[in-house]
Amino acid sequence: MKLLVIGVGDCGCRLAGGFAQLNKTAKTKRHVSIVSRAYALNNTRESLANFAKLGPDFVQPVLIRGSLTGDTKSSESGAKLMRQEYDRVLAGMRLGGFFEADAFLFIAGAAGSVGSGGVPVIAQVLKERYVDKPIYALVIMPFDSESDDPRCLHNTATCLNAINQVADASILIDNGGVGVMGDFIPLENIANVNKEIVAPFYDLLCAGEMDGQKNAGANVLDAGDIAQTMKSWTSIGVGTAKFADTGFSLFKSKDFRDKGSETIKVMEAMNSALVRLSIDCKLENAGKALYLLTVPAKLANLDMVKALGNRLKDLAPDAEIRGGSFYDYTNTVQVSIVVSELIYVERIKSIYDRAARITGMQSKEAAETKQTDSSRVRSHQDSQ
Ligand SMILES: Nc1nc2c(ncn2[C@@H]2O[C@H](COP(=O)(O)OP(=O)(O)OP(=O)(O)O)[C@@H](O)[C@H]2O)c(=O)[nH]1
Ligand SMILES: [Mg+2]
Repeated sequence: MKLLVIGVGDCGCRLAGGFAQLNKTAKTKRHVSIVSRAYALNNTRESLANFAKLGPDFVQPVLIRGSLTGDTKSSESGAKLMRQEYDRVLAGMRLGGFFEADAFLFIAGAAGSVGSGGVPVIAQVLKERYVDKPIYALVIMPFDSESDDPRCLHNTATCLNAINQVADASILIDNGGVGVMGDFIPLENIANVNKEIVAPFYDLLCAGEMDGQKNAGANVLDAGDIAQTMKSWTSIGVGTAKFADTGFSLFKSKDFRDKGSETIKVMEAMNSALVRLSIDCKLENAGKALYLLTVPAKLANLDMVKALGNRLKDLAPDAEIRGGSFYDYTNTVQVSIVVSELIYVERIKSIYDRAARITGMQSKEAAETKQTDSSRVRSHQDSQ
């Protein structure tokens, strides 16, 4: 699958850079392209300066002109800015890479303003113009250290609600507490977190593009399978396990016990993918799921794929399941998992509940202030 990646705001731009880097790796190591073009949209020149240095073949920076107005830290003000500027933004993107892409991937930090408000607006415009292309959103949830901040909760809830109405699928990423030292998040930690965020996409995007090459597995997983699977709230993960480093098992014909132990390694990689899912969720709440096995060709056997499919069916009994495999890695097995069409995600419910409580408290406070003000006016008038 080839994505057209559009990152909006600081977080979105940095992660668009992460996808461009993934594409570079795919081109060098696997001779396939998985990103037709990556764009970084932001409202300050400074934030785009680094991308300009890397060249438009890597990430194309696009300046969102105009200024944030009203409550400039709110998702609403980011949305307003994008509504005013999307024509100029799209002209700045020069429509490169739109036709070769199988889908759009928009990226934003939900707790900010420019990306959080801007992504739903620009995604809606492109959805209307390119009706046949799926729209995916990669939504980065706040760090734990931000999660109690009322503005952050409000922006996140607003962003999730708006994106859910536009995107075919929203892939949720729990930023969690990773990389945070007190209130401070060192930049190198952010870079590591971002690498982890993009990593699960690598094999998934490469698989279909490698169709016809010698590494295509018996059961190719292509863009159609991904599009059929990704719907609504989505979680994604990847896990690896190492085969015993004997060299022996790579070349000797395998007996029944070897095959068994290799399949155990595959299951180990799957378990690791499941514990690393990008957002905590219950698999029994999934309407769709997908697995992709990446193994050394000499160790691949049908039992592995079957075992993965069976295990996923046990864990997600209501899900329509798709799967596939391809060959790579000298001594490692990698399993990628997508859990989609989730009917319930605890983190979303908790954000919606807390945001609603804050709004409720704010309107109560506003009503009480109004009441106090008007009784003051009345007593002032009575005393005259
Ligand atoms: N994983 C990850 N999360 C980030 C990164 N940068 C910001 N975030 C998260 O995204 C949220 C804010 O998003 P930003 O992208 O900084 O905001 P913005 O869209 O530029 O809008 P402004 O608030 O106007 O700057 C932060 O509160 C963090 O939770 C990043 O590089 N990686
Ligand atoms: Mg910003």
